Amino acid sequence: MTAFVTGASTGFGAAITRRLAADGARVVASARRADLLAKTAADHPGTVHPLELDVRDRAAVERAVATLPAEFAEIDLLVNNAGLARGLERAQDADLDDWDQMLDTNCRGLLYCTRAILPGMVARGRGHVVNVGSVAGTYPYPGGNVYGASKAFVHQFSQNLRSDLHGTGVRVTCVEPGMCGDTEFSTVRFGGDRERARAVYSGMRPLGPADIAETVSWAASLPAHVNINVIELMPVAQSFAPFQVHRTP
Ligand code: NDP
Ligand code: 8X3
Repeated sequence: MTAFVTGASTGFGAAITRRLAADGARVVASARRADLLAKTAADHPGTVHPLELDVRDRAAVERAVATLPAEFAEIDLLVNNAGLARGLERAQDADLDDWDQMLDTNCRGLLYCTRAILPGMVARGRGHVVNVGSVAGTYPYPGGNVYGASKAFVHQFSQNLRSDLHGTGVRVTCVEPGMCGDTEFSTVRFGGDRERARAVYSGMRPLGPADIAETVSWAASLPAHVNINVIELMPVAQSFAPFQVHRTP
């Protein structure tokens, strides 16, 4: 089995890469930070192929997929994991550059990778696209505005892919986690403020990257006739709260 994982330099992507390699897959591990990918590749010689790639660069994505080494070229599993949140400001205060970056990465980047890799899967009559969504795509929260909307896009695109791929043998799964620690997610969201990022997970046990890797590994390991459409998972410590109500004095 050959997998292509985006956002493989840290967090979920790094854990998914290592888990799939342990499962016996060859893995193309892609992200912008080549130094981090090189470390993972060094731990898995011949099995993990590091690929420096910005998923927002459509031409680079097409070129990278078209020029993979032969032993990594026939991709069975695409894990569209690269993504980020930027900021937690209300929509009326948010930075438009942050919105652009989220849309370009979480939506357009995912589309470019999918479109580049799908034709080969369809031609071979097998394959699996696993998209990393989020609970933020289903449940609104203050400041979640464009991040949540981008993950709602990931959810709906995944469902629509299933319709388009009907009869091809290609599977599609959307994995939608809640709060997960031990990644760079909140540090990136808060512009590098590690203290603020740490506070997000203080006093509770979040999911860990290994939980996400386990989920992806499980969905990918099921028999070829089984399609897991959507998996939503949360830490036990996270749940739902009532609607907020604004009352006039
Ligand atoms: P990390 O910040 O640790 O990982 C994000 C990964 O995406 C990094 O490897 C980063 O690599 C990569 N990335 C970001 N921008 C680009 C780009 N333009 N091109 C290629 N790679 C890029 O966060 P997580 O592991 O937590 O997040 C992974 C995914 O899971 C994201 O899609 C996130 O939205 C989602 N998610 C996270 C949750 C959480 O609570 N942590 C919960 C639900 C979903 P590099 O910078 O080297 O390019
Ligand atoms: C990340 C999960 O709840 O921080 O997608 O938005 S959350």
